[in-house]
Amino acid sequence: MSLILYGAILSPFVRKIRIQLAEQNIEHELVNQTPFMQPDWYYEISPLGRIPAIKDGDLSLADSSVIAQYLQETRDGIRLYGRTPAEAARVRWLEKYADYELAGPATFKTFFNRVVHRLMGKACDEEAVQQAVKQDLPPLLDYLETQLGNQHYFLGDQFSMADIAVCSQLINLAHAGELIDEETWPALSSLLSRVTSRTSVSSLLPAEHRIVGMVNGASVSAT
Ligand SMILES: N[C@@H](CCC(=O)N[C@@H](CS)C(=O)NCC(=O)O)C(=O)O
Repeated sequence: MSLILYGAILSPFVRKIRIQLAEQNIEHELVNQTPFMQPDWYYEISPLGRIPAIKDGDLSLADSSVIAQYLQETRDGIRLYGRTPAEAARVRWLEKYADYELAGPATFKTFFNRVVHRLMGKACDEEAVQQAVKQDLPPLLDYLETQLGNQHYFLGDQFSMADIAVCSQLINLAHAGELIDEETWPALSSLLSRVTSRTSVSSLLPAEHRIVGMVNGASVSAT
């Protein structure tokens, strides 16, 4: 099998690619690589040491959106970047918004403090979490809510990488114990239910929940 995905399954950026691989039905091997203590050889594949990265034969690529676009252009299956240049641009904008704006408060502040820090035996900075959840996230979610309107997906009836990228961040938020309020963000809450019901996503979640459950169990028994 020539395609190898490197990463850890709780990373929202790795999850994006795993969902895409399942949606496009692409055969691959997953090699576990944490975002810490990367071996020297890993920097040959991912120059910044980040996950995800892939190897496809002799080609190495890093960064989830670069990988996603490459897989979309080189493999068959569902089209995840719309049907027109304007739709593709909208998907890329929302993907970038999820990866660079939502990721800050959702993953790097809330999920890292509540889950990753516990996993590493470090203290959770609950003040930073509260700032992220109460102040930083709401305006970002408000914008996404207006972008969805009454639609099923960000591109209307068409599922796309925009839905994958946004929901991937919301899944990390949920792993950290923060569910978005369905009365304040009804469209976004419905999107999350719709996306997590897809087989490409629901098939990944039990293994993720097991790890998060272990982390929570360990921290409860340690206190
Ligand atoms: N823009 C990158 C972000 C990837 C990223 O930040 N991954 C984190 C894990 S969730 C990581 O590898 N961090 C390790 C580091 O920055 O050294 C992508 O979309 O792939």
